[in-house]
This record gives sequence, structure tokens and C-alpha cells, in this order.
Amino acid sequence: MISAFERIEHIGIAVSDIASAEILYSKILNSKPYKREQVYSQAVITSFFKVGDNKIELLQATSSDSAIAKYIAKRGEGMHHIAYLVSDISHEMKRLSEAGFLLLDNEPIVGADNMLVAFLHPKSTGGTLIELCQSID
Ligand code: CMX
Repeated sequence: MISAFERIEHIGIAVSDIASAEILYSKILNSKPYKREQVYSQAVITSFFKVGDNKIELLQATSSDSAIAKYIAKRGEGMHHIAYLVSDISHEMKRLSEAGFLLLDNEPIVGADNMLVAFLHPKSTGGTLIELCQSID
């Protein structure tokens, strides 16, 4: 199999209060979240909405040193990251690292919604936090 970026998997939105944000996004998208999940490795509670083949992930911090708590303190609520589905996350991490991008993880970690994930630092990607995701199946 040739490794590839396949599609945008989800867009992550940092929120202060997951319950209020679920109500807001239910109104905007005219649908209900299909999953709420606590992700201990990232110190977040997530809530997912389906939008066609894509997803919106709402993220609330569960501790003050969570990436989401720091982001909201500095920049306020709003778009936090774009996640791409890749077919071979280890291959893409190696390729991007060799190309000079700053990876925040040495190995893929287990993230939300049954995915292996890894992040690229926004300082090396022109200001956008990028998440790579590969389905665990
Ligand atoms: N998008 C764009 N820029 C961001 C950013 C984001 N999401 N988060 C931080 N930054 C910016 C900061 O504003 C700062 O910019 P300036 O230097 O211009 O002020 C810069 O990046 C570095 O910030 P920092 O204070 O040095 O570092 P932080 O402690 O804020 O950490 C980051 C930034 C990206 C390393 C950290 O958020 C991280 O490790 N992220 C990966 C994990 C993650 O985001 N988990 C939550 C999502 C989990 C999930 O999807 O389930």
C-alpha cells in the first residue's frame, strides 16, 4: 500500500464548556453529537459531530495544563487544529520529520475516536496545528 494523506478527518474546536458548545453546534449543524469521550492522554473531553464524511471535534480541557486550556487562555475559543486521515502514520511522521517539520510526538499515540494520532507544531506549518490520524482497526 502506498502511504497517503487521504482526506480531512476532522476539525478541532477549542471550547470552554462542552455542554454549551454541544447545544450551539447542534443548532448550527442541525444534528446531535454522536460521541462524547474523555481522552486522558490529551487531558480533554471531546464531543464529535458528523458532517458528511467529515467530523467536528469539540474539545474542552480537563486540566489547567492541557493544550486546550493554554490555547483558550492565550487566544480564546475557536478553531484549534485540522486533522488529516493518513494511511500509514509512522511513514508520514518519518517523511515529515525528514522534510524538516517539527513533530510533537516521537511515536503515534492513542487519541480520540479510535485513532492513532501525532501532531505537527504550528510554528513549522505556517501557524496551523496539524494532527495526523490513522484508524485503529
Ligand atoms: N494553533 C496555532 N498556534 C498555536 C496553537 C494552535 N492550536 N497552540 C499554540 N499555538 C501557538 C501559540 O499561540 C504560540 O504562538 P506565539 O509564540 O506566537 O505566541 C506558539 O504556538 C507556541 O506556543 P507555546 O506557548 O510555546 O506552546 P503551548 O504550550 O501553547 O503549546 C503546542 C503549543 C502546539 C505545542 C501544544 O498545544 C501541543 O502540544 N499540542 C498538541 C496536542 C494537542 O493539541 N492536544 C489537544 C487536542 C487533542 C485531540 O484532538 O484529541
